[in-house]
Amino acid sequence: MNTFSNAVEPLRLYEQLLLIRAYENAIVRGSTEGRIPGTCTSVGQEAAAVGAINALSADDLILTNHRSAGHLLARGADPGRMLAEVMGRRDGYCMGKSGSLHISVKELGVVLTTTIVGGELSLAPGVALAQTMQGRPGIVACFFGDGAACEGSFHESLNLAALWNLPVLYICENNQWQAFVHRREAMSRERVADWGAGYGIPVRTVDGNDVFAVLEATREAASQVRDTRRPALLEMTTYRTRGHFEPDDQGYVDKAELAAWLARDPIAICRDRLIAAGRLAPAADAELAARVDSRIATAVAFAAASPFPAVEELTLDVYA
Ligand SMILES: Cc1ncc(C[n+]2csc(CCOP(=O)(O)OP(=O)(O)O)c2C)c(N)n1
Ligand SMILES: [Mg+2]
Repeated sequence: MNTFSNAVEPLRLYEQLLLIRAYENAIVRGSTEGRIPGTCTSVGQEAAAVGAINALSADDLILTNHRSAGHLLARGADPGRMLAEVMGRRDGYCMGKSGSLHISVKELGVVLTTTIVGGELSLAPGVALAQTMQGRPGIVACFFGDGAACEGSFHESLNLAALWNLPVLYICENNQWQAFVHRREAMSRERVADWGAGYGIPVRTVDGNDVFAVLEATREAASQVRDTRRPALLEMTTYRTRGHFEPDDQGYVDKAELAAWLARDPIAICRDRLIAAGRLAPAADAELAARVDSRIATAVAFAAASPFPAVEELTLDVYA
């Protein structure tokens, strides 16, 4: 458990963590300065995204939610095209029509980002049914939050996937918050995983701030879904260290709780482990950070230079 023996290069995981943080920070800066629309960031949750996505196969399909930047970047999406999308530009992945909350990248298998809380849960069984009926080997990875797990669609989705033997890997990022409501005030159980057993679905829980543990746990869960063609549930415990969206003064957040989670920053945890294992020297760390910063600076410039779609393009790919 938690070794570096996996095929995915540990430094590559670390670089992805840095890339996601730098991307989100660019959005925070840009929205503070009025250059980029504010949105929901995944700061603090990077290890959950990177560990889980890297455990999936190229033929797996991904459905995700409003906090999807980490999932997209870890899957290989281009930060310039993502930022262009957030800024409503023509070079965005959806030609500027999705904003930050609905980016899909079909060529990477990310078939849905939705901000309808639980929307990904209601669609996942259908996508998995299509995979099955078409005889495709891929499984469906469905990312959702603890808030979505408190909605009816979570329970309907699990029930149907269990009943119809659908290859869905349910991946909950339990970040302790449901917009401005703490999980404690909205959930009858301590863990989302507790609900999986009720549907006869195998469950796992993992420290979502430890990228290596997440990678391992997701691999095990994904293999189980792949082998059995039945659903499984993985809950990653993590924390949303910024607000629900930008800007948000987090006045409603317990300072001690936030401080405790900031002390468990997923990037610092990964960095410390790599240093302790002799895999990361300070000079190499600085080099990686500089490379990531330069990539994000290029992405911001690319997005800002991209034109807005022409009026006649606005109704392309829009169904009524
Ligand atoms: C159906 C629906 N209800 C309410 C909202 C408003 N809303 C947006 S995000 C959010 C919280 C979702 O919490 P969670 O699923 O835990 O995801 P997180 O934001 O923590 O990543 C809410 C209530 C919405 N977008 N859709
Ligand atoms: Mg949440």
